[in-house]
Amino acid sequence: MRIKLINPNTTASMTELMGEAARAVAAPGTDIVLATSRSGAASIEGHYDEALSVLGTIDEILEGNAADAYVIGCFGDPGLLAAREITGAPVIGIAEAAMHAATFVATSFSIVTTLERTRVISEQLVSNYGMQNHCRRVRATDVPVLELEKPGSSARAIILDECEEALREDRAEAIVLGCAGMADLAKYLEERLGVPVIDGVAAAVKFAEAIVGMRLRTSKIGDLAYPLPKPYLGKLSGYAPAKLFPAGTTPQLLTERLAG
Ligand code: 2AL
Repeated sequence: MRIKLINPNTTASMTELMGEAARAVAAPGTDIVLATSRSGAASIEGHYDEALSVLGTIDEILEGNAADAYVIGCFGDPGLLAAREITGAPVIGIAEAAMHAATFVATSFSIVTTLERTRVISEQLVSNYGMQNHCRRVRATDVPVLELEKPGSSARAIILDECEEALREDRAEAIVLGCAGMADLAKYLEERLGVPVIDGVAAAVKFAEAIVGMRLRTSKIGDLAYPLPKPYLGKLSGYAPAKLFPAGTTPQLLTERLAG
């Protein structure tokens, strides 16, 4: 099967880092196709960055070269439900995947994320995904996303300290990493902390394999139905559903078209 892993930020080196984590867990028959968004911010650290990242993700899904499943590789899961509207193939967000995986191996977890200003984004996801009974706390480290990949950065040590505090103060029994750029830290942290450390990229790839393996597709009867045809104006006129999904396009036809 083919899983397209989309990095909604425009930093290709981060996509490669995510790709390594994805390929390390992918089953032998799974082909991981990497895509770096071609429009938007170099890192996603707030609501504005998130909102502007969504079109890049949509472009990657509509591009043709259809995949059996898509993974949105940013911890805010930006545009997740919009992405699910435009394809029948499963779309998995790394935050939802990581939180769900955590509940299978621990009754409680804390999220360790990047900038303080992204804390509310994670807290809202905890609530949206009904994880309030599992998530003890969202902990921000104030490490900027791109700092994670700088050689010699103190990011790793800061994140380890924060995880240790989460175990001690929150009584969390697992750690969820709150950024795709932390994908290479899971093993390092797990060895030092002695508790499960969940990287959402790996979790999303494995859930994508499971959902595709069960032959599940996104429901198209209501909330996640294809967008309705209507005019879209200005810069976004090219995204009008009538252009992307011409009259007479049925979910079946669209799926076939996207499947190439
Ligand atoms: C992220 C992430 O996963 N990728 C990115 O650019 N920003 N999330 C975060 N909490 O900073």
